[in-house]
Amino acid sequence: MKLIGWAIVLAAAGLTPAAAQETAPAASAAAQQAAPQQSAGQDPRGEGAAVVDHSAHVAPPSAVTPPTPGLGVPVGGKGIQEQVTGIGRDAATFHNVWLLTLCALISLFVLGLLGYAMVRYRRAAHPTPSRTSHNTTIEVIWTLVPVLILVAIAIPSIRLLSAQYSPPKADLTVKVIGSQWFWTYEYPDHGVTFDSYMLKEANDQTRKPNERARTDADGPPLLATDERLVIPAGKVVKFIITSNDVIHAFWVPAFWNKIDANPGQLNEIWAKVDRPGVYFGQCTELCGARHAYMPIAVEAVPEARFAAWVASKGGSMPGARPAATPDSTGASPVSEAAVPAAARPQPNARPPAADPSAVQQPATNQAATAQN
Ligand SMILES: [Cu+2]
Repeated sequence: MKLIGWAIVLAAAGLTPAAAQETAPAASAAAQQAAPQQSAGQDPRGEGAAVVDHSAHVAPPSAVTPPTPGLGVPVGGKGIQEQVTGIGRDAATFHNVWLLTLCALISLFVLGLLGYAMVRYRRAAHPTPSRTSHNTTIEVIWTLVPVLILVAIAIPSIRLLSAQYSPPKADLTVKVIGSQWFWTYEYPDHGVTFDSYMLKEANDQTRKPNERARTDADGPPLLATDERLVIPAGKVVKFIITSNDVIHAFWVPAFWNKIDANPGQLNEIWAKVDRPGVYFGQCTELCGARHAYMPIAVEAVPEARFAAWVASKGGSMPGARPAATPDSTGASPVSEAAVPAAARPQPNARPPAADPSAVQQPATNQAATAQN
């Protein structure tokens, strides 16, 4: 009998790895099937990092603005990142000053009550326990006080939520499209579209020889990207968020904003970034094998630099004459030095407002259309 038992144990031990090996390819095949196929006309680079062709991004930009230490980057897991939007500052104050103080006071009060009860009603001092089971006054107090505390939390909380979802008139619209595993940024009013990929480390085995490696000026490892989402500082930027395949989430901690990028749905957030700087974020929805490798790098720049950047991408500022017109270069607010003539052709340029989905004003956080 013992021998039969051992035989079963050995057989199970021998079979398990084989069984696991058999199921692994099946599982990955299923996962591949589950991942939506890239439709014709979409960027084939979305198929995965292993086949990504970064050759278009090999040349390092002439001048990469390095991030400010301690701003827009993770701060070692302690506290909330310094906020650079009004909503972010209000929310951080609400958390740091109001909620944390309230939590500390409640904890101290409960701890004090426990200590009092343990000392005052210890067996040695109080041999005969009280038989009191109801006290109307105390019951009213311990019901009412928590309700009042919750109301005191709810009022500023709802006010904050309402401000987040009541965007002021936007100065600029950016459409953000998540894909496995990169972000696409479209500026429909400027005729600019590009993809943004994570920069790999110089010693990364999977980095192609002609692929630009991350430098410290680009940002921290796993957060630096080959192309940054550039926005003008001090302007209201509306982000319209959607996805090409699975659910992603757009999150830049220094702006406080976080929202899901759902396929077939347009979500909206907004930010008015006060300080020029570089701010890093990540996809925050488990979206597949390389979920951790689709960072977001936002650079807020003064308006004049934003106009120069738009021109360098082959786009034009709304209201300006199309950049393709020869005499428009003279009328452009961008100086000749800032925009080399070679940068003016517009491979990605489209007429402003070519994408109706991006210029609509969909109700906040609602599915507007299923264009994607
Ligand atoms: Cu993602």
